[in-house]
Amino acid sequence: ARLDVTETFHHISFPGHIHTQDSLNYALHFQFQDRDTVIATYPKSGTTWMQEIVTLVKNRGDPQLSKTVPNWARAPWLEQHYSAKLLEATQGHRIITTHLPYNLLASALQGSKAKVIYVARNPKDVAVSYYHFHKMAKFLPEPNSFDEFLDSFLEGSVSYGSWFDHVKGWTSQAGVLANVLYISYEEMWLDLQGSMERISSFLQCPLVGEELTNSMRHCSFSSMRDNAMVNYTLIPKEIMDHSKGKFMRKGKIGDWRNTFTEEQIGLFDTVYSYQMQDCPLTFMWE
Ligand code: PPS
Repeated sequence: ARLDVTETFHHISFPGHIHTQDSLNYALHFQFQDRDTVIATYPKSGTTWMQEIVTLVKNRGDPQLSKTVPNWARAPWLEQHYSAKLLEATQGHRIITTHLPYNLLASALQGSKAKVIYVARNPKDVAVSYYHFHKMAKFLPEPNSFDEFLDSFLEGSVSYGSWFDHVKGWTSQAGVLANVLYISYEEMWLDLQGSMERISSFLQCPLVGEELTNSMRHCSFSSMRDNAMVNYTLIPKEIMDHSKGKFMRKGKIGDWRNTFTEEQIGLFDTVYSYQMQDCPLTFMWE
């Protein structure tokens, strides 16, 4: 049985087992504090990786918290129903995650000095990763074939809405939001050390020596794959069926080549160039 009840909010569908109209409205009216760190991503773009990196940076490479507290408790998703209680109980620095598109958070973030980290990933890899995730996540609809899923992805009718709108919305805030860092999954993959240095200076917590090497070790794909606090193996099989795939699936860049047909590449590239012509940033994969 699947749990794919959807909650539709501002024309976007959200998994209904963790989102309610109240929890989504709570996010829209959230009072950000200047010392908050906000991780904003479209699903499958490196969210969990960034949650781990920020946790490690804030703990100067000490993995204690990363290894004992699940990611959703130390970096809760603002829009999910359990987060209000958690966030209100947190004293001091908070790490807040969100998959919401920028327009829904625009008024809450207006004038805020919270530090925002936006992570984007090559949308072809996002589509493949999201497709596999739909097979294991019982709270998402059965994806059927990749071809069918790709149509929904390109049309923006998947959960959390359109990848294009998400990326265009958040990147339109370069120079508008007081504190925002744009980084891609690809940059992190190709140069983890340089990325960690950028992220830690942005968070005003620059890492040195062992702090940096320890952080890098603990947020590597193999270390995270084996860490139950981030690999989602704690989630019961009624919600995530681990026999249908792994959350920490491959962790590669350019793996889409093993899935896309020539025809799908053609379709994707056509939609991409049309949709992205007014995007203010260019990405490494372009
Ligand atoms: S979610 O469901 O939105 O929170 O998913 P998200 O965490 O954004 O994305 C999951 C993909 O990120 C990969 N991942 C990593 N890649 C490299 N290094 C590290 N440390 C890492 N941690 C997670 C994960 O494997 C998913 O990508 P795919 O391509 O499916 O393997």
